[in-house]
Amino acid sequence: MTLAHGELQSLENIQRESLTNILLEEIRIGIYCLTINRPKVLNALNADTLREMDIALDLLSAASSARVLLVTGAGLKSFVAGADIEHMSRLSPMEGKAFAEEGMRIFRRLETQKIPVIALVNGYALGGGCELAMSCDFILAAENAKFGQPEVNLGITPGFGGSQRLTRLVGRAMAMELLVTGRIITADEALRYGLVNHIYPQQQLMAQGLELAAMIVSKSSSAIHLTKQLVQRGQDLDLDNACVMESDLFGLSFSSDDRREGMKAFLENRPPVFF
Ligand code: CO8
Repeated sequence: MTLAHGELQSLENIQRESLTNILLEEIRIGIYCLTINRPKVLNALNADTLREMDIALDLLSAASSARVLLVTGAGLKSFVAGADIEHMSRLSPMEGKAFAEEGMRIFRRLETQKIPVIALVNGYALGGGCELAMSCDFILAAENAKFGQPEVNLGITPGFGGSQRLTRLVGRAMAMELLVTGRIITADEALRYGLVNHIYPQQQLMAQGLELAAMIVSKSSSAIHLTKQLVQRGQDLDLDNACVMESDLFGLSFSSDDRREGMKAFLENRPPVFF
């Protein structure tokens, strides 16, 4: 969605007036950071927080300069310690279903952003928090990060996609073990299972996230948008159809100004200047 300047202004006003549980900032040129900001409850997700996340994604879509999104939690202890249990304790079955559907919709929206989305997991990523991290393109973790789907301790199932994304990420057997035991795992264990790409000391996590994001910003954004589609849409296709999609999008990438500049720069032995 591209908004005219006036519309963007009004969205920014909405943010100023109504975003308290979510912060969205451009922390370097092209690099945005979305922070879940409820540190008193370890950044647990309630209905208001999900609604604000939706607004933040509207703002992000309207920001044509956005090239990478970092997602993290406020404070040093927790990324997100799950859906808000106090909020869930008051829901009827139909309200529980609606809450799950809303979380699913918004996490899917995050996951299918055109730009890369990187989770910086700075502490607990439990239940809905683990599900949020898994909706990002990949995860960088602090040494103190902890992951798990402890819903079985509460008598409920995962509801924001955990049973599906965990299985795709770590395989059926390990996902099943973690889901039926509710066991909380360390960052080291998560790295071994392929849930996490890298682990850093807590105080270096943001700097490392920024370094990686800056590397992405320096590349062709049009090529990155197409590559993200290839990986996301291709993983649920059979290999033949996935390869057809790859040759189609490969052809499409030849229509971009970035392709002209990238190849010209190589032939002229200079760094490319992408659009
Ligand atoms: N919801 C609400 N409040 C929370 C949550 C949560 N998920 N997690 C922590 N808090 C609150 C605590 O109640 C406490 O509040 P207060 O200070 O007012 O007592 C504050 O945060 C600090 O927490 P603790 O004192 O418990 O801190 P500890 O360091 O002792 O423990 C833990 C940290 C281990 C993370 C612990 O807080 C804990 O176990 N939290 C719950 C973790 C959990 O079970 N998460 C999964 C929830 S279920 C879920 O996410 C399902 C998602 C799908 C939803 C589908 C929609 C229906």
